[in-house]
Amino acid sequence: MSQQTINEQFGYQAWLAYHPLADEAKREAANYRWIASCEQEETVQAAVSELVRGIGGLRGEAVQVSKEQEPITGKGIRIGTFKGNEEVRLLCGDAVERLSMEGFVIRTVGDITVIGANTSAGVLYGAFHLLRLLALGNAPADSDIVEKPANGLRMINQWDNIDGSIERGYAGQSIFYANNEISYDSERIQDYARLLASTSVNAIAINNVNVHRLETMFLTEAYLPRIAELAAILRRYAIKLYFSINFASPIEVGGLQTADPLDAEVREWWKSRAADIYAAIPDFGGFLVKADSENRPGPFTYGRDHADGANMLAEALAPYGGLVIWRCFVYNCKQDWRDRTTDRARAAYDHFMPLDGAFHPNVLLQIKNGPMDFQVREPVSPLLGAMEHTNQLIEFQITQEYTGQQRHLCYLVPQWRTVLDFQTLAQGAASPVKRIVDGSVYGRELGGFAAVSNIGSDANWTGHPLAQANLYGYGRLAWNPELTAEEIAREWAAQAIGPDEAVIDTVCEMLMASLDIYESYTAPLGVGWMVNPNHHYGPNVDGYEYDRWGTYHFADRDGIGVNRTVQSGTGYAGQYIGENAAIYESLERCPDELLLFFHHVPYTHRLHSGITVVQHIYDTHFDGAERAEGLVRKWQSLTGLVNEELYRLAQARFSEQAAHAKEWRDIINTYFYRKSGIADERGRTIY
Ligand code: GCV
Repeated sequence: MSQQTINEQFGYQAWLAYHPLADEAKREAANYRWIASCEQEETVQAAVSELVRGIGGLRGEAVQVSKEQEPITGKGIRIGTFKGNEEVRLLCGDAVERLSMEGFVIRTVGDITVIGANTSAGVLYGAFHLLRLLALGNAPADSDIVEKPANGLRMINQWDNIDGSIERGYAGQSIFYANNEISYDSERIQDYARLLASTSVNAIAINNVNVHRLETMFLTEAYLPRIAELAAILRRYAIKLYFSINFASPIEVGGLQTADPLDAEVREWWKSRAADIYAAIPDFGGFLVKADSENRPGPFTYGRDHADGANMLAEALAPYGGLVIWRCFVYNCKQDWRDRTTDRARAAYDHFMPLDGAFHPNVLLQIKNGPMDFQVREPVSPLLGAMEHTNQLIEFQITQEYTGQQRHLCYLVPQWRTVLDFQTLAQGAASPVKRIVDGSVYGRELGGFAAVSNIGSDANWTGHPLAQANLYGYGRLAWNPELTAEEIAREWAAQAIGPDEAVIDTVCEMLMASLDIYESYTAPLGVGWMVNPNHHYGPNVDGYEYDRWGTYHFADRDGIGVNRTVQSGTGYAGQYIGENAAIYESLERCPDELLLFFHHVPYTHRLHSGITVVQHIYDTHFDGAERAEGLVRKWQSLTGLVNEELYRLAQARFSEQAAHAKEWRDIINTYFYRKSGIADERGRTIY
């Protein structure tokens, strides 16, 4: 399919569709006739093009772009940076003083709306913000809007491979690579950059953290010119390019005998690579590194630790302002099942906590939101907040590896909000995760969000058309973690699907219910996993590839769950601070939804809800499958009210989800019925 044909498909424009405003008052608010900008800088110009495109779409009439000197009448927009556009600076008044580097001011006085910022990135964010307000019918009143991002780094990780596949990708092939080449359609990359920038994303790592043979060569002349071209497309949208590196590159590419981070020759080698990269890409963001994790090489081979490894790279990048983003997803995947003391949940904390303060200032540790691996329910990683002297990035997974693989509806923003609002107690009650990662609790300059993208070559980007809401929501939360999941869902639905309030209500209701529905029919009470090996789709209680002998749930005839208490279990609960540790340690106080993550209990154990564990499993699985069926009916109620293509695509997914939820229900319920020998007290059929 040509790019042109793809662009015309519904969903390609996603939340930048700019459906014409039907409501008279809303259209009037968007009735700008001109846009004036005097700066040629490319990101300012990108902002102008976005306004032209967006306002043109919303009001159904073209908008004029004007040079500053020309006389202008009627309603219009002045846009620019404070340095480059004196008039904008004056119009923004004292709001100028209050602005951070990426923040912006939108001020409307009479017929003129001004968008001003310190940087062209801020200008771009301001333009997208105004467009969002107009599309939602919340036009700016006569007061200032002053916004700035909560987080400095707002990053996307592509798990794309150079052969065109995407690890854990569920929406087609890579848009960056094909046939072992960097191969892309510039327009498609630009449109991806537009989507990302419109939500606030300012960084992207363009290849899988599992770096294969050819991607190791990204560090060389063979690939750098092509990567520099990609960086140029992204730069226009204020997005910095990073790539993932292989820690063994000095051996694999450099022909050295070792990759020992303390070896002088190795250190020099990385420095010369950095010099080459920055010669090609002067604003290169830095390296993303998965080391000593799931069989990837790392400093352990040489008896060195993670700080040695990260700091060596940091030293090479520091002269250019580059960053090292070092992942904490490190655990022993070959754990011996007879060893009941090793606990994967403990691993990140055990590895990294002792290194607090040992990392260079341009290193950030990227920490998955939970201690395991992006399950539908996990506690928050205790490493978040534990390290006082280390920059931290939280890592989310937008791609739905364990959450339905974009065949099931699973709106993840409510989960992320729960994580971000979790009180770490690092410095008392004012230390939620969102304040740890934005750097404010420990006064750190670097911090933010990273997340694994959910897009691919599918025309609508995400396969399931409603999965777009996750990508959108991620960027919006990275900018402002105070936005509610519901606000974000409404924003997305109104912009992507259209302004019909009844449709928006229904779509939001479905999005908001979806996480709970998915959780109900999959692995119960925080225990996680229970999926088929390797591809991780579909129910299989003992199936997960590292769960031989059921050591991820310990279900036997008497009970289920993992004892992670300090008193008699793996001790994981003790990695939390103060009262959090006490709550998780206690069988009585542990919240129901995490009970099996922290405790091994008999099936007859009564939850706070009053029912037994096994009855809870039966009830939630029957209920979840029924509610999945309900999603099909809800969607059907939108027949004729939404775009046909959207309707058709989503309908097929909802039907699959409903059928699949029944499979989950039956496999899980049967397994526990057989294990426990306890019948469903409500008399339903369990096969
Ligand atoms: C990129 C999980 C996934 C892997 C992924 C890994 C990681 O184990 O299943 O596909 O590898 O996480 O985050 O590094």
